[in-house]
Order: sequence, then structure tokens, then C-alpha cells
Amino acid sequence: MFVRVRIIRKRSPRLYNHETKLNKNEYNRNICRRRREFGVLQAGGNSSGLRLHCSIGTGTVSVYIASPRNWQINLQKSASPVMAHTARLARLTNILLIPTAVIFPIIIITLCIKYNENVLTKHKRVNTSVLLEGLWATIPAAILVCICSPSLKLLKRQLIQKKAPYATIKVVAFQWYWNYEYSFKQNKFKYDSNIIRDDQRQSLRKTNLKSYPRLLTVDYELIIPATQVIRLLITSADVVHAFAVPSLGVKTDAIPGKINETWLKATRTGIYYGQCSEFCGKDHSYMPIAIRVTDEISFKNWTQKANVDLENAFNSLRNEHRDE
Ligand SMILES: [Cu+2]
Repeated sequence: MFVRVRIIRKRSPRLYNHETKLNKNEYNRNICRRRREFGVLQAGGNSSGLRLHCSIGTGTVSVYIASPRNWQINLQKSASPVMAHTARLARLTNILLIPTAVIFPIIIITLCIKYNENVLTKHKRVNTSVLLEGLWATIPAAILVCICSPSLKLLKRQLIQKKAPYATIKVVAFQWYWNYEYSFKQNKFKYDSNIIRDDQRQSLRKTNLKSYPRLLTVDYELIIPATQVIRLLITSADVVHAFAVPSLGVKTDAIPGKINETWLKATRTGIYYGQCSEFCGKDHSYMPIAIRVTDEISFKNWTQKANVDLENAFNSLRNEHRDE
């Protein structure tokens, strides 16, 4: 068995005419074709410009896994437009807050020491400065405006999707599993998605712990196509739960008796993991969410098969992706 790592370096847009001798449209078409060939559609939030693909033996493994890492402190890598904007806002907030968190305590401690009770009693006078008072009122206000404006824009982006959805999926939360109900063209079916036990891994062909991490892997994932707008109608059959997938920037409460609508658009194929994010009882920690993002053709084939035989549909999908 051999492992070959292929690195595709993103070409600079400056090279449109000089190096490639192609105009902008031809260049974009070529890049899209190359990405399709290697299973990469578009990587949101990846600024490195590098893509890694490993060929192991004869089968190509290109499945992208979005799951939390040990000791992770940053957000998960974004794979949707909403999450890319959320990550940008988080970076901006940190840039503004970290100096504030360092500088302000230093100023407060210095002033407390320099102008302590003894000093003030001795001089018996209070210094006033209009400039200083103006600054400490306007600087915090300016910082809040800097955070507030992009935050409201992001909220609007999350809530409003003008494009008609490619598919609508109803998500129903139960104690302690998820149920997904599809209504895509003539295909109407639903199934439960439960966390798997270790002794089920062999039969479900999910033995690879990197692709199928412990406590996050489910028997049947939610299947969606990449680069398409998917509308989710989220509700609960018992108590309040929350449907949350960090890489896709989705977190919506599942409330009994109420349907919450949200949308998502994954920019690349892969498996995305999330968890119920509202405490819902003793097995709250054991109702993970797994979303498998496929290309559009695989999604259409899968819905047709799933309408007839769900087990067979998932088996073919696993064979196609070779992610064991
Ligand atoms: Cu829960």
C-alpha cells in the first residue's frame, strides 16, 4: 500500500492572461473542471490555497471530515457562506477585544496605585479633563458600532435566503435521536438517525475512527447536495432540543409545537458533525448530528434509491465515497 499526497496550488488571478493565455471565463471553467475531477467544489474559509488529496492503494480517499479536535479553541473550519462570515466576525471581535482586555486593566490598576486615597487627601483637589472624558465615552461606543454593524448584517444573512430552496427537509428531534423527512420531487420518505454503538461499526462499515469519530457517528446521516440551498424545517416531538452543525453555521432550536425554518448551503462534499445543543435529558450527549454532503448527481440517485430501499441507498453511497 502506498500513500501519495497531491498538492494543488491555487493559481493567482493575476496570471489570467500572461501565463495561462486564457480569458477569465475560460480560466474559471478550467478551475471548476479540475475541482470536480478531484472532488473539491469550493472550500469556504480556506485561505491557504492548498488542497490535499491522498490516494491509498487503488481507491481515492477525498472525503472531508468536519468534526471538533482535541483541545480546539478556535471555531471549526467553515464550509458554508454563513459560517465563513461568522468566522470573519469572530476574528474582528477578537482583534478588538484582546487589546481592550489587556490595556484597560493596566490603566485601571495604574490609576488606582497612582491616585490612591492618601494622594487625593493630600492634594485635596480633583483633576478634570474634558478631552479624556470625551475619549473614554467615544472609543467604547466606536468599538461597539464596529461589532454591531457586521453582526446585524450576518444576522440578516442567516435569516433571509432569497434563492428558492433546492430541497426541503423536515427535521424532528426526539429524546434522543433525530428523524429526517424528505420530500424531494416524487420521492417522499423518512428515517431515524441514531448514535451507533461500537459493536455496530462492523455491520455498518464505519470502522474508520477518523471518518466516523466516537460519540459523533450515526447509523444514517442526513444527506444533502453540495452548493445547493437546502431549507430545513426543524421541530421537536417532546422537549426542546437544538440542531447545531458548527462547520455549516447552523444552530436552530427544535421546539415542540413550533416549526423553525433555517437554511444551509455546504460548499464542499464531506461529512459534517454536530450535536444537539440544548440540554434535553439524560442522553442529551448521545444524540449527535451527521450530515453527508454529496454532489448533486449522487444526491438524486440516493433519493431515488432511498425511496425504495433505505439500507441499499446508504450502502451504495458508502461504496461511492470509499470512506471506510
Ligand atoms: Cu439535547
